[in-house]
Amino acid sequence: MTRKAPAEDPGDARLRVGPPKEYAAGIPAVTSSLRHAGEQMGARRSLLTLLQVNQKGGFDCPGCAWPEPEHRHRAEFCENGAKAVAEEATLRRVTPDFFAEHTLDDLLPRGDYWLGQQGRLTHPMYRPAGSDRYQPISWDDAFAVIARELTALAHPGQAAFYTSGRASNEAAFVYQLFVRMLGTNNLPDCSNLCHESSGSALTETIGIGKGSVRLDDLHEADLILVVGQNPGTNHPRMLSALEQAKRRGARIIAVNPLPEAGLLRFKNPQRPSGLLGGGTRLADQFLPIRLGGDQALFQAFNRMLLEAEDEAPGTCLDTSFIDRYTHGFEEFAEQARKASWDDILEATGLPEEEIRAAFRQVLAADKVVVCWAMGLTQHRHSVPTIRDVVNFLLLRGNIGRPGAGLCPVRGHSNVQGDRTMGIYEKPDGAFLDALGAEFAFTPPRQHGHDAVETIRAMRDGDVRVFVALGGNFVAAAPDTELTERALRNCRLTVQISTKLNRSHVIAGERSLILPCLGRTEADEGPSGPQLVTVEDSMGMVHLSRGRLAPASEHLLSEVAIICRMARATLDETGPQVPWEDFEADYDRIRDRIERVIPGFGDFNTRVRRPGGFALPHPPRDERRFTTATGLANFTVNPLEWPHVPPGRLLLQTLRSHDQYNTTIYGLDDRYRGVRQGRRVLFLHPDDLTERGLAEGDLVDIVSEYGDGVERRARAFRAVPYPTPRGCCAAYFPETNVLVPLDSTAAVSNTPTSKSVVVRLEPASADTQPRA
Ligand SMILES: Nc1nc2c(c(=O)[nH]1)N[C@H]1C(S)=C(S)[C@@H](COP(=O)(O)OP(=O)(O)OC[C@H]3O[C@@H](n4cnc5c(=O)[nH]c(N)nc54)[C@H](O)[C@@H]3O)O[C@H]1N2
Ligand SMILES: Nc1nc2c(c(=O)[nH]1)N[C@H]1C(S)=C(S)[C@@H](COP(=O)(O)OP(=O)(O)OC[C@H]3O[C@@H](n4cnc5c(=O)[nH]c(N)nc54)[C@H](O)[C@@H]3O)O[C@H]1N2
Ligand SMILES: [Mo]
Repeated sequence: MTRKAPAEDPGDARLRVGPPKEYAAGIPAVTSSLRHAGEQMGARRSLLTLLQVNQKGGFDCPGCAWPEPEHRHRAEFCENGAKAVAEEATLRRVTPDFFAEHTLDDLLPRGDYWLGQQGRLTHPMYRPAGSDRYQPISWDDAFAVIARELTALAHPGQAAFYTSGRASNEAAFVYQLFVRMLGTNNLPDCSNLCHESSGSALTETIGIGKGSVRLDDLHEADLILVVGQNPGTNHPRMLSALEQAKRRGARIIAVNPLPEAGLLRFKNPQRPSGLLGGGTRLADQFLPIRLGGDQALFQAFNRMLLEAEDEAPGTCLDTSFIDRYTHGFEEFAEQARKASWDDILEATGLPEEEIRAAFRQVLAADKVVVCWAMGLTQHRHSVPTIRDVVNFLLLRGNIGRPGAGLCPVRGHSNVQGDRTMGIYEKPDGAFLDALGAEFAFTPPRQHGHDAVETIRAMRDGDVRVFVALGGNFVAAAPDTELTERALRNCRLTVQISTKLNRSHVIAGERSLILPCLGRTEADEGPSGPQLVTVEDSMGMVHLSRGRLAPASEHLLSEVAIICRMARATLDETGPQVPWEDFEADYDRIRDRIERVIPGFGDFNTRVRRPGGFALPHPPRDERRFTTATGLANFTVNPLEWPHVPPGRLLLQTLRSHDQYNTTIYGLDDRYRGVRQGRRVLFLHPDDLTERGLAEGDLVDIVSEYGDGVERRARAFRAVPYPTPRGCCAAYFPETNVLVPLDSTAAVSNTPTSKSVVVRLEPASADTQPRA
């Protein structure tokens, strides 16, 4: 089960590696944004477009889910936001001529970078069974194909409907409505691969699967822990918030196996002094933890908090908060006191003095925020790890008061909103009741497939039709070889997309590409310009309005595509939904959202106010915890950490500075010192020499899961890098081939993309990349 290094990954022969950077942003960030934008859009369009990003009345940046501050800069975007916009607003086009020239076999060996660089999709395209190429199809015929395949299924559970987190609230709401009227909860989404562990842990412990802080809380915190997150690349605007907190005297502790530039120092491109001066030092302390060691670190903090309280009762814990608002303290405390220092030191790989020094900062801080992302969520024991983070904050009453709280930093710009809209394979009963009452039907109760279960079901022939609202499922999902077979096993795959990607190439027996408007583009409906809404990482809902002319006159909006798909498919004699009205005027969709989903009262009015509105968050707003106990739950979590057999390494798969998930913007990873190549493996210099390897040697990375399947990623250049012994890192999607489908986090079922046991082998001669 192997795959050759794609010949299209052009630069690897030109790969250059220098020392990693010690600061993020600054002038190189400004020049890089302008260069990318200029290449894709030309100078004039770049300027006009970029000035609308995240402005009131403009469009929401399609980059990340970081919130907009109350007082916006003229340029409220970042280098990577600019790249995300340029990628969508590009002037390059993938027309029917392109598909006439390129058969699937021709497209198959092309890399993600090449595919994405071809430009925007312009026409609906269909590849019938037995054909090796896409041909143009009318929209009506495309919907007829979908309706035919969906209605021919033995039961609705044989279809699955994926969502990537860029879809607007309005698109997500009509999509899940259509899917549930069809009769299934098979609504896997990118969250299943992303922050599901956060949602699982938070729902159990505080009653809501969302973070409990607002932007101002970050500004007001005394101590911010940034754990398992690389904000300099993935949430660059977060650096401004960290900078502001620092200027008010906050301390920052970064916990990460890699010394990410954005955690160390920030030169704010929005302030002239920031561009030219030495920048702001961000992390006061950097803890280079081993992969998967975070639960041990928080257990150490928890044990020391309890001990500090024992030594001087009434001085450390917030006992009145614990008494009044929490459940399970006694059992938790009994277990937490027993945390073993030997285990803690082994799991974290950190010296005890370092942990104790960090703890002194914890003790000195009244208000603490913990921020995290994929470094915490993509491990086997992610859910218990995040539960221990919750325990940590509960001990000192750090939830539900200003300047403190839980901050899972979301990925896709509307991934949180999509979940609020009901994109979830395990919906709760109250939501289904409200949906059924509003639209006079009986929604299915049986839970549907998440992303991993969908892959298994397609592999096994239990899911026959796969529809994707955005994203690039085949490249984003684990176990590439298996996922490819699974998709090819479908009768029909449908991709609603803006840009060409691998999921159009690795497709079912027959496949459709339905090209849609992007967020930057004007959506002109019969009743005037249509606006959509999104929810950011902190539960703020606001409008997004694109203004650019659409990439092609044949595009439809996501809402229009879904409404027409529903009309073509659903039984005319069943309950009536005004799909045409929804498509014509998104206010009508928002009216329904308001009636089904709590917190959206007066939606159409409130969302038109500048800055939008905040959704209710009971723990944050009133220290109300809607859990099974009615209180915030302390939990007892046996300590876990990855055990790596001798001679093996633990691999994390992560993002470079030049990509957006599976979209590759370029071949540099500026902050980590990499130029012109992506097939690099970062590892400790001693792990390199111990294997008789030298810097720049080519190695194959072989995953060891013990299920008899060989998973091999070929021809990576070894790069000595400051990361703990035994740990290594390489970029996804190239390394997804190594992540076993069955290796997932307990409870959340998220693939363990940050914890893959691997061995290295010298690259076989036939796979040396060509110059
Ligand atoms: N430009 C850009 N922006 C993006 C994205 C993008 O691809 N490009 N993707 C978006 C999406 S969908 C998401 S989910 C977010 C992702 O945002 P991140 O989570 O920042 O993304 P990753 O690159 O996966 O980085 C994981 C970080 O966690 C660290 N880490 C890995 N394992 C561990 C561990 O066990 N413990 C600790 N303490 N640290 C660990 C890694 O060294 C790395 O710094 O970004 C969003 N924003
Ligand atoms: N090994 C490994 N795998 C991972 C991760 C990891 O850290 N390691 N991270 C995981 C995470 S956190 C996530 S969120 C997933 C991401 O998984 P996905 O969300 O499925 O992937 P993306 O690469 O973000 O999707 C890019 C595609 O979306 C389409 N697109 C872009 N904008 C729009 C739009 O406005 N509308 C529509 N309809 N389509 C659009 C374009 O065609 C583009 O090619 O990947 C996961 N996979
Ligand atoms: Mo994500």
